Amino acid sequence: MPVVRISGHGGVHALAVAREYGVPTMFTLSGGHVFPLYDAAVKGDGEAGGGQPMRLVDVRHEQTAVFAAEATARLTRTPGLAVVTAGPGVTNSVSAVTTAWLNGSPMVVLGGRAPDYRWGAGSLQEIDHPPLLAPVTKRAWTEHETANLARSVDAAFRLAMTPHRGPVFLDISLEAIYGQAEAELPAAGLPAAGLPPAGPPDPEDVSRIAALLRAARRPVLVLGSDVWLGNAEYAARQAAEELRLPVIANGQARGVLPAGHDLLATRARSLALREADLVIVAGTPLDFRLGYGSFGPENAPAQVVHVADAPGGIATHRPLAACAAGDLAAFFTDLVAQAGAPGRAPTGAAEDWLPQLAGAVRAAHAMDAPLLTSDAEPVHPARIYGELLTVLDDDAVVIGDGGDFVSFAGKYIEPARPGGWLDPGPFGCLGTGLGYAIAARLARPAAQVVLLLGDGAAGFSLMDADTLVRHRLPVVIVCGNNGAWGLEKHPMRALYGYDVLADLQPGCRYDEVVRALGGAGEIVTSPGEIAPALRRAFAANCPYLVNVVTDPEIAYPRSTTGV
Ligand SMILES: Cc1ncc(C[n+]2csc(CCOP(=O)(O)OP(=O)(O)O)c2C)c(N)n1
Ligand SMILES: [Mg+2]
Repeated sequence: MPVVRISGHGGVHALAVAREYGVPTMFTLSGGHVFPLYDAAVKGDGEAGGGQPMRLVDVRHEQTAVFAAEATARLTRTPGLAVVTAGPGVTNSVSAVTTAWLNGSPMVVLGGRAPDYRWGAGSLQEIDHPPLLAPVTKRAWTEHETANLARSVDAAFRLAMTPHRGPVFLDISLEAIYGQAEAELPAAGLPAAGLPPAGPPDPEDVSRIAALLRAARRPVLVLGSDVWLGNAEYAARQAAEELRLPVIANGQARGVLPAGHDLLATRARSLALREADLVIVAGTPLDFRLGYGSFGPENAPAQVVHVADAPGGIATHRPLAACAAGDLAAFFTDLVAQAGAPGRAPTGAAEDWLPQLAGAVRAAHAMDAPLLTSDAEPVHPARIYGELLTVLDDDAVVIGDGGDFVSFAGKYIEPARPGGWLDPGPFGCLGTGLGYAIAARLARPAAQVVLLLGDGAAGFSLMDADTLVRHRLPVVIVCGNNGAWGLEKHPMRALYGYDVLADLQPGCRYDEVVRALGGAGEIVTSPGEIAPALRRAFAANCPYLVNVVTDPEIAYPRSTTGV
């Protein structure tokens, strides 16, 4: 491989490497500490192999930049890049970096940093960032030398992409980023199409799981986001189909089996996890979303198998019947090889198990129907989903940012394909919405992008509708406007018999906010107006907020608190 020399300021060095990793876009908010990165993005890095200019998307709050980089990673499975200026630029990004950390999203955050030569004298925004970021990143450190920067940025991307994936933070001192140097591009093995996958899991671990599966009467397979991030969606589907396993899909694995698939048991989730005797969880932690990994009847708890893309991801807080760590696609392929038998369903599953779950799925859908078509006024939030379901394309990207309104979405929207559903994940951070929407429009230029936004959630990022407008990124935003922090209001009432601090302005014109910023929108107060408003929103080809005033008394029927 020819050696490529990089010559120029630190920005040229950093971006030469980012390009090698296939980074399509830099998300940022301006600050003098990081100008050289912009300069390199605008000019390309001619001397280092003729790099092309990189797309720059400038936002209105650093957390939006980091959320956008995270969503880019989750949608494209190439690493995201956010650049934030020193001090408040970095501190403003912490919640979004933490979201990426808990989601295992591969991304690099490059920060500016006050100059080394004055360190301790109190220059503008002088603060040591890595200790703030270390607990929520795979690694956080500082580069002080221009000549080392390419190597450090290479290490950052490589680490971010190595399973278990996650965010990496690197700040660059003012001298290092503005300084000039020559260096070699660390070319060894830089693959535009991603790093080679993790090694396969130990075949003996898979063999133990296959044995458990053969003996199980009521097995369930739970799939999580790493199945998608690890390119294991086809292998997972094949395993479910070959082994006739009912599947519950979470996060970005929703859609691995499309809505209506006979093995998709997500809507029968409580029954499936309550009655199971074996639960195999792959690609997601055994956290509060999965009852911390306790399944099955109380008097006969299910055996639990945890499969993760790296050994550190295997749960330690509960006993496991077996576990396996490694490339998830290899795991599913090996599981079929070891548990399957040509021409017949290989498990010892009870004959009535799948029909029982399919019956529960049918019953759940039948229960939905009256709410999805509800004519109630004020609007029942479910009616919004009844209308959306009729217009969503198979490749739509659906983003949820909010409380109860998004829980309803999780229940009613069953994606047709994996990778297109973006919820905030286990950190549960409000404010992901606009950043995720910006990234989704760029990652999937021809697909519908729908942001489901609580009116409370809107307050965290709606100003970035301005970013959608400036960068000409059409997105349909549906605001479920119940005039309340609904997910707090109803639980507080249940606890104390009253609620406080849970009300927002009733009927607030969030649509006018988007109009004022140069987009479009309208308010909807009756159920019959929802469908025509959605049609206008999808046809508008600009950022469009449909502000649906919903009934504040409707609470999502919640069975867990997350605690
Ligand atoms: C950054 C952040 N602050 C506070 C919370 C706590 N919280 C969770 S849901 C919720 C209410 C969300 O209200 P809204 O977006 O209007 O959705 P609704 O529940 O009303 O449908 C709040 C305040 C949080 N998850 N994240
Ligand atoms: Mg609300």
